[in-house]
Amino acid sequence: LNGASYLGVTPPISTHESNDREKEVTVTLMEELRRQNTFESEEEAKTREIVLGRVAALVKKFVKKVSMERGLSESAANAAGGKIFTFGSYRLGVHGPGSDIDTLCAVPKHISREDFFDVFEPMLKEMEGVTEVSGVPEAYVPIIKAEISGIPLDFLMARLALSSVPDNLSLKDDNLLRNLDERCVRSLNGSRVIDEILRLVPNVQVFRDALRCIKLWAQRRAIYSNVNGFLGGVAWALLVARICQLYPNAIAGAIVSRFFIIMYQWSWPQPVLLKQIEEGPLQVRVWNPKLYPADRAHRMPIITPAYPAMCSTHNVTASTQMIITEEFKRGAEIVDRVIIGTAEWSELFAKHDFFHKYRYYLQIIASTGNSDLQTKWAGTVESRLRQLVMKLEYVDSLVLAHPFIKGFDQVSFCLSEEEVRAVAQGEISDAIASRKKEDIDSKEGAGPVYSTTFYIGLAIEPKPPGSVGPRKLDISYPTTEFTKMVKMWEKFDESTMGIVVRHIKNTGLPDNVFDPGERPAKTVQKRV
Ligand code: 3AT
Ligand code: MN
Ligand code: MN
Repeated sequence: LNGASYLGVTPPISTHESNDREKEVTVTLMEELRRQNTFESEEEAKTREIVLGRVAALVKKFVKKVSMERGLSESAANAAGGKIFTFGSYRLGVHGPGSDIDTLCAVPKHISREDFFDVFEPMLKEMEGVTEVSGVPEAYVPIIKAEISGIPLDFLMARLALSSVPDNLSLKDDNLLRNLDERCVRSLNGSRVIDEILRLVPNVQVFRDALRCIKLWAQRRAIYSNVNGFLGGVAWALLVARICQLYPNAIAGAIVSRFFIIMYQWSWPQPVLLKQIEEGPLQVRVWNPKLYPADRAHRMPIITPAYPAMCSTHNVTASTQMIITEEFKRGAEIVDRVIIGTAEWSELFAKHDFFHKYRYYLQIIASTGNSDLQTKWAGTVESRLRQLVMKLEYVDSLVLAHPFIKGFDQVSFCLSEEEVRAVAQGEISDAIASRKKEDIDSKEGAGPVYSTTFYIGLAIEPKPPGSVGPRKLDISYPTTEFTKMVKMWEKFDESTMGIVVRHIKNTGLPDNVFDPGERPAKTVQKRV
């Protein structure tokens, strides 16, 4: 508590207990969340605990091994310790079946980042039940991805400025960040933020249940994605945590209902904070809109509670803010009806209608001839999409540019250069689409093309009354600027990577964006 008798930057709105109706809808909400398969099985939960136990032991073994190699005595090497901290959805207690376990390995100062990739990664590969291990040491946050007994794990590492890392170590103290490599500070951040969130909510179980509901809703409505300008897992968790602070004695159903109405009415860009922003011991930037113009530009600032405070919603644009706000409104209306008994919770979780909503769409197609390269190239294009959205927002008569939260991957087996070019342009004929790998094996000039197609829905102002002919929409400037910009990527190679932006009518959307049976009958393609 903050010296006063409440958690948060203002007193609660209401300290009332929930009423009978709110209790009833909480029961039906939890039933619906179970029906929607958001919980893992007990067996999977047990497997996770066993895996984590083995991983914790492996980290200690790793620290001991390197310590002995550095000349420490066996007892000193044992005392050097090593500890794992989980973060992400597993630590929050809102993970689903198949979620990964995000795991931070904290090691003492005589263990280096190189040791993590040169010694720990091979030890992981040797571990029983391991099916996949791949390290990305050069990433902004260096990471090892693994799968153990069917459970995916993401490993980060932090080298602390301590000679030993005991089992009772907590990451709360900001002074722990002193004299650390920036990559270690970034790696520690995820765990420190989650620890703070859990400390700052009045009732952790209520918070978890409400967050599980909001996560499912945001995923189904296609607004769960940090890169594309919506909100990611941390931002959603912070919003729900703030509502929990405002209603400390309410149960999950009541929190969800307050969540939508309060977020719909929030006076952005007033930030959402779980506690006052604090200064700390490092020479790093703390979020401060008075000082930094970049921070002033944040439209929906949702600030992380651990030092150094950061904005978790840096990517939100005018368009994505409008879309999120509309979804808050829709959520508020449905939950009102759930409470008076004229709607079911399942309505809240209905699938988005992105591919039915607009008359015109942009397709952004990234392509290469190699699957590893494709992952990187498509990722690069995706991370720049919001720049295209922001440029489109300036186009006259465009009301908004709605980015879809994921790309659609395809492999096309091409027989000729001509087919390769067609695929890169988004023209995948039925003949190419139905061809299999065997069909091009050992054929001269043949090869696969990997393509990832992203979509932006375009909402265009209605024509002024009395005007004739189609409305002119000139998007050539934003699209050329965008392709120029993504081609400035340092690893871009004109001869192996393609990037195309084109606009299509809704009737030209390919089948792979729809679920089976979802495509409206009147827009079925007549092409052969
Ligand atoms: P899931 O249940 O795993 O889907 P989650 O919230 O745990 O939900 P992630 O595992 O993707 O989601 O991310 C957990 C945290 O890890 C969030 C962010 O602080 C960090 N993180 C996510 N992706 C990356 C990345 N590519 N590099 C570094 N850190 C990342
Ligand atoms: Mn995760
Ligand atoms: Mn992860």
